[in-house]
Amino acid sequence: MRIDIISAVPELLESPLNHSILKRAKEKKLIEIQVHSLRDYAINKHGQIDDTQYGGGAGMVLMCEPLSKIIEELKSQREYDEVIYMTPDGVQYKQDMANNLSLKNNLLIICGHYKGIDQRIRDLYVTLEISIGDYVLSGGELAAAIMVDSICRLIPGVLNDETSALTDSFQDHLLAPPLYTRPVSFKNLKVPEILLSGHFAKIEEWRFEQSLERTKTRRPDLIKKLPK
Ligand code: 6GU
Repeated sequence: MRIDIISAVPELLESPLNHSILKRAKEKKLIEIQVHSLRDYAINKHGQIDDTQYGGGAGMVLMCEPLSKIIEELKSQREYDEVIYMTPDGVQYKQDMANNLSLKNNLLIICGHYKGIDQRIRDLYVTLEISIGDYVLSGGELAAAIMVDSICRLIPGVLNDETSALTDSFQDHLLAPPLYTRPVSFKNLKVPEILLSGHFAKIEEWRFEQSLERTKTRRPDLIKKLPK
């Protein structure tokens, strides 16, 4: 999979996309992520990419020309499955969307900054508008990093143990069960006996019950989505 990300503050994406699992996925050539600085497409030598909004009001708006120029340049190089704009007024991001997007070949992600981007860019180019939750961030970069992480870990080979993405919270509309590792006893708290038993079927049953219990108490809204 190839992901292109357009950002006015590419520095914000550097660390999250270049460590740990995503770093290894890049090295293994399972994913390719290119971050493009909108500043390189500024309208003048002062590096201008934003302006005040028509009609008045606080906050700067990312202008049409720089965005249009880089989007068209990128689109001339490859066919994008989706052109995604990260915005608090988009559809709320969920695991199902991560699953879907992980099957695509080419994604283009536009990060807004300041107040947002000119509506005409959304009208002309954007195929999907995504929000990561009901709160406002200073820009789309951190949201994009979250989305890219959630997508890439689903691509076969990215995680060492491929089944581990399938047992994530939300993959079956249930939260994940509790986890334990060594030592068996810590500050007088013991690892549940069943996990030491070696009875794989019984362990799976216990984990499912724990998942169900956690979901009931913490996220009763998810229980309604369970297949009957
Ligand atoms: Cl995608 N962008 C911004 N700026 N704020 C957000 C968001 C995105 N999702 C939730 N809040």
